[in-house]
Amino acid sequence: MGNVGSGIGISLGFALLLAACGGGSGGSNEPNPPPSPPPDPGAGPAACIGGSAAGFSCSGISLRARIPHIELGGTTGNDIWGWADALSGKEYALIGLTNGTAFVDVTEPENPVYLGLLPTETVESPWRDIKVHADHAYVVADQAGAHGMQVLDLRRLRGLVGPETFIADVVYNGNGLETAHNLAINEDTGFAYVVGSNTCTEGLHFVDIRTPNNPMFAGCHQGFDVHDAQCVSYNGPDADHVGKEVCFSAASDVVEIADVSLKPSPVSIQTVIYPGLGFVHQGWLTEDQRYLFIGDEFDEDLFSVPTRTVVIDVSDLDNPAYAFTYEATTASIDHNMYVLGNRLFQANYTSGLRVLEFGDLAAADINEIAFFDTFPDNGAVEFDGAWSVYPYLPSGSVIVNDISNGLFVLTLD
Ligand SMILES: [Ca+2]
Ligand SMILES: [Ca+2]
Ligand SMILES: [Ca+2]
Repeated sequence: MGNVGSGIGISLGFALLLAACGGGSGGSNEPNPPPSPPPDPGAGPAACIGGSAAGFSCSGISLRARIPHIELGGTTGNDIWGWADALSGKEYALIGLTNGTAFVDVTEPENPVYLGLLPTETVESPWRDIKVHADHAYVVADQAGAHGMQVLDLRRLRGLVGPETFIADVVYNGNGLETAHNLAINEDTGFAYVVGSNTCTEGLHFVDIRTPNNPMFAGCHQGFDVHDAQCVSYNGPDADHVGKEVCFSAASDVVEIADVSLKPSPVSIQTVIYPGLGFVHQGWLTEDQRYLFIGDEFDEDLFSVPTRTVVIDVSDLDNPAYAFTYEATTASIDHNMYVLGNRLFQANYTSGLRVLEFGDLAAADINEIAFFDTFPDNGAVEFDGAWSVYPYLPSGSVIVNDISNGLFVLTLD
């Protein structure tokens, strides 16, 4: 994908040509211009050649650009999401920082443009989470006092050229919402699911965002401490539930499947666990809704296992079944993952972005096909490195937010 290599070849060739010309201008008495400072070796662009791109280990993934958080109005990163403006075709990265959310135009992957910062409503927090629905961004933060859920109309990014400090269009605090760990959005129905909050006993907190700038509290589903969730309009293989709105929740001690179609009266369908469960952190469905990938955030530390991806067979929502565990060759903790087609994009902390490709999961057919290690310091079992990845920009650019090393704009070769 793309022609990064040839682009760099041209740039390098051009630079060498310039140097050669400068050296050859012996007949002139004009002083040579001072040498320009060397480019930041980690900023890219750089093709992945011989297992390395601008000092980052890689395979099959090239660095288009990297921006340290200090250039985005912050210091330390967390979540990331994306927005593609259907009107202009432009693509944007929405970058979680301890002190707010930064917005970067990544339409030209090698020339990302920082557009501004939506500061935290309250205090800094290592946990921020961002989702998008109907051209609006929704932002929550954990252990951040009375933060609530910020709503920003992303159409405000249109035409911006320089960094701006944004104020949220709306701050939602329905049902007493203050602090929250995460949120999911079902863009098909226009409902947001805030999880791990000070409300709904840390379960699912429903918000009607069908009018994007007028969020309305719509109910709770309680019973589990939900850490993250994916909520979908169910169209999978289980005919008993087709047409319902279903949440698949990573609920700390279990995976919970719940029918949230009727907001005043949601019902738990079933729960499932798996061998070697430490902390059920996050998961994502295959596009056919037949399998659910789950990441466990504590198993590496508790059980001294390599990076693992748990696969649950959810073809019968009433009887979900543990299928198998994919073990990587890395040691790092896995953190957040998303499915696109037959690929699974994982942000695995100290081992960076990992891309797995899967075939028949009934035959445990899944393998790593590419990676980009955003955290060169080490690959240890620690909470640093790639926090999350967003693989859904229409151009194919993959954006990663590394806690320490900033925004990465990447492309698969
Ligand atoms: Ca794990
Ligand atoms: Ca069933
Ligand atoms: Ca690493």
